[in-house]
Amino acid sequence: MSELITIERHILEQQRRFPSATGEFSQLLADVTFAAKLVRAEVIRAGLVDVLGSAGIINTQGEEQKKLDQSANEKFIKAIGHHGRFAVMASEENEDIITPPDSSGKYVLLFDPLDGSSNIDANATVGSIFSIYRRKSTSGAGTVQDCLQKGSEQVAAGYVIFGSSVMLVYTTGQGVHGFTYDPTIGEFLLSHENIQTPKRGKIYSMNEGYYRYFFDGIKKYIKYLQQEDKASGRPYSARYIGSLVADFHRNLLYGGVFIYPRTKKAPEGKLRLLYEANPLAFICEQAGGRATDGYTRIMDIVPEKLHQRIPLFIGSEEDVRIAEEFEQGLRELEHDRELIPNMLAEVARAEKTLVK
Ligand code: AHM
Ligand code: MG
Repeated sequence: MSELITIERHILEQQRRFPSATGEFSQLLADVTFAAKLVRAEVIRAGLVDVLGSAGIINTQGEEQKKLDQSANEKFIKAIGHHGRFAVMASEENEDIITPPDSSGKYVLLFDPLDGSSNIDANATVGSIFSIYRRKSTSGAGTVQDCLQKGSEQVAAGYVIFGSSVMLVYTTGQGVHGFTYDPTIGEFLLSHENIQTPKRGKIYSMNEGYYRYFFDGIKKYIKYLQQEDKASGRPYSARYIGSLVADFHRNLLYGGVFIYPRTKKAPEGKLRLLYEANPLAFICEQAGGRATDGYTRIMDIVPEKLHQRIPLFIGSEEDVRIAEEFEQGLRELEHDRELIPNMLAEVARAEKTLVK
């Protein structure tokens, strides 16, 4: 029987490798784990208690806030904000930064408390995403500038996925590790050590309903993925839940590409750089994958504002590279292999008709 390792022990053991570690960092990851447990308790009772449906509020992104968005947000703030470990926090659900009562801490927390919440009323998978930085300011409460750091400065990132089981996946820059929640003992136990994503997959995830709003490069890329070519494993399968954590997690394990591109309707894309793209990019790179906006590495982008949106190309390295080539107009659609035999048959039929 393999050894049972709780997430707390795993974090402690990873931190022990750094002689200068004070234990504070381990403690703040433990706080995030605690928040995840609180959100889980709420999510699994959805439908039994009055937490489903709209809160009747449009959030700072102009999107409808669900009751569960609100309560997950409150859980994060309550569980984490009172321990003096964070100088400042920012949530996808709050317009401005959140200054904890004791803001003397050294760290910054950015989070999306409940991603994919448009799926929640239908019992589909949702998740929470978090990202941790060191503060830049040297005294007083943390500032917006502390939150506007490049993704490459993250010291930890992770997500919790509320699916058929609950999993927490995190990285501190030493690989990606996944823990499955055991409700009988109330602990996250190591189940996926050192996750590596395949270099190439067979899945593409994007909202093809917006096809008419896509630019030509992405339209051609979709056609490329749908062509038949045994050597490159095409056609690919389309899988899109519309819940980023769930789509990302599946592709991380199976291989593939998730794209939320810029569109004619949303020229900046939809997803948020600070709460969604950066943490998942950190995890993806640590698992051997790639994350860009179609041109630039996500983690090299300097954020300008808290709720900045960004196009996102993320997943298996080779798949993301090919998608980028289409996006940048560097690659054209190969001649459609299925079309040629069809056209030849058409010509033969026409010739026969003429001869008659
Ligand atoms: P949310 O944070 O408000 O839930 O929005 C983000 C979600 C992602 O989980 C998902 O990838 C995307 O929005 C789906 O958007 P769309 O419905 O436009 O395809
Ligand atoms: Mg989100």
